[in-house]
Amino acid sequence: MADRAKMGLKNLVCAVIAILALTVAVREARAYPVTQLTYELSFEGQPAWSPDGAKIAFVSDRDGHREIYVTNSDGSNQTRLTYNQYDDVEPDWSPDGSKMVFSSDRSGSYDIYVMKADGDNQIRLTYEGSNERAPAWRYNEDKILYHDPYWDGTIYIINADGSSRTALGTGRWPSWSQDGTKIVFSSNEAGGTPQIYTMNHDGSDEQRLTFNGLINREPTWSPNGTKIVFSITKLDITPDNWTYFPVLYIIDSDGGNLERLTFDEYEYNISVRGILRRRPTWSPDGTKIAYHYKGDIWVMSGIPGLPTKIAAWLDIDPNTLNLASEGKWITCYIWLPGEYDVANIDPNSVRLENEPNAIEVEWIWFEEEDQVAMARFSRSEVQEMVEPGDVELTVSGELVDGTRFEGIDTIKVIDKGRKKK
Ligand SMILES: [Ca+2]
Ligand SMILES: [Ca+2]
Ligand SMILES: [Ca+2]
Repeated sequence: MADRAKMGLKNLVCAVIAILALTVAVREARAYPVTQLTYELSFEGQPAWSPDGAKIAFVSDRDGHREIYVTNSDGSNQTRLTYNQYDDVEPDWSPDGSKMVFSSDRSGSYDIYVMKADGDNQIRLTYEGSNERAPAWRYNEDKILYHDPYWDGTIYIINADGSSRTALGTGRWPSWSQDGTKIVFSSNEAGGTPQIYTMNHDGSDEQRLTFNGLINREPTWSPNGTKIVFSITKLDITPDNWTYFPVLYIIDSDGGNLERLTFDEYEYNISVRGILRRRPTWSPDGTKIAYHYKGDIWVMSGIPGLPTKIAAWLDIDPNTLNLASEGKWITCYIWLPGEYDVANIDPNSVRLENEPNAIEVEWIWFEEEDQVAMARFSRSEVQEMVEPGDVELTVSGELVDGTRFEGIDTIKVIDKGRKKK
C-alpha cells in the first residue's frame, strides 16, 4: 500500500515535470499577438503605415495586376488607388501624409512616381532606363531614397521633386531614420549574404549591424529611433528543392540586442509568391509592426522593448488654475493617435496624476465624430495636489483591449485671493 502510494507520487512528479517541460516548450515557441488585415487569395503585401497611424498603404494584385491600395489600419475600407496593367508597387508616405511615393514599370522600366494620397496627380520623378525600386520618403520631407536592384544594388537619393540624383553607394532597401538624417539599408558589399548597415544621409560613417550567413533585408527604423526591424531569410538549396525560412528580427540601432520576433521555422517553397515574412513597417506610435506573410498583411503587437503606451494629446482646461477658485471641475480633452477610437477608452481606468498623487476621473464622455474624449476631474481634488507654479499633469488610462495611453499637459497654478492652507 505504501509502495503503491509512493509509486503514485512518483507518477505525479513525472507528470508535473512533463507539464513543466511542455510549458517551457510552448514558451520557447511563443508568438507575439498578430492580427491579419487582408484575406484575399491574391498577393497583398509591402505595407506602409501612414504618419498619423490611421491608414496602411499596400500592394495587391487582386484585380489582375499589381496596384497600390490603402486601408484603414484595422483592415477596413480597402480602396484601390492605381489603375493600369503594369506593376505599381512599394508605396511609402510623405512625412505629412498628404502624398505617396511608389515604383511603377508603366514606362518600360521601373521608375519612381509620386501621387496625392488619394491616387490623384501621379507624377514621374525618374527617367533612367534602369529599374528604380523601393522608394523611402517618410521622415524626410525633402529627400527620397530608392535603389536600383541590378547586381549588388545601388542606393540613390533624389530631391522630392525628382531633381539632383546622387548615388550613395552599394545597397538595397534604404529607409530613413526618424529624424531624417540617417539611412538604414541592406548590402552585400562585404561579400557573402546581404547584411544590415546604417550610414549618414551623405553616405559617410557606415556602420555594419549584422554578422551572419543569412539574407538580411528590408530594414526600417522605429519612430523613436532606438530599434530597427528587418527580415532574415535562410535559404536551403537541395537539387530538388529551394526552401526559405522567413523570420523577423529587431536590433538596436547601434547593433546591440539582436532579437527574434517570429519563432516558427516552417519551410516554404520558393515558387509560392508572397510566402515569406517580409517588408516590416512600424506604426507611428512604435507599438506595432505590419509586414506581409503568406500573401497577406499582418500586424504584430506586444513586442518587448517597444513602447507599451500610446501617446495621447491632452488639453487641460482651465490653463490657469486659481487655488482660490470655487469651480466644480477640471476638464481634460484627450485625443489618441489616428488608428485608435476614443470610444474604446475604458472610463474606469482614467486617472489624473501629479506625482506621487493621482485621482480618478469623475465622469467622461466621447465625441466620436471629432474623436475627442472629455474627462472631468474634481477641481477641489486637483487643487489639493498642486502648488503654485507651472505644473505638469499626466492623464493616463486603458482602452478596452488593454492598450495603455498617456499624455502630459502643463497648467499654471496661481493662488489669488484666499491662501491655500
Ligand atoms: Ca492575400
Ligand atoms: Ca498597376
Ligand atoms: Ca527606370
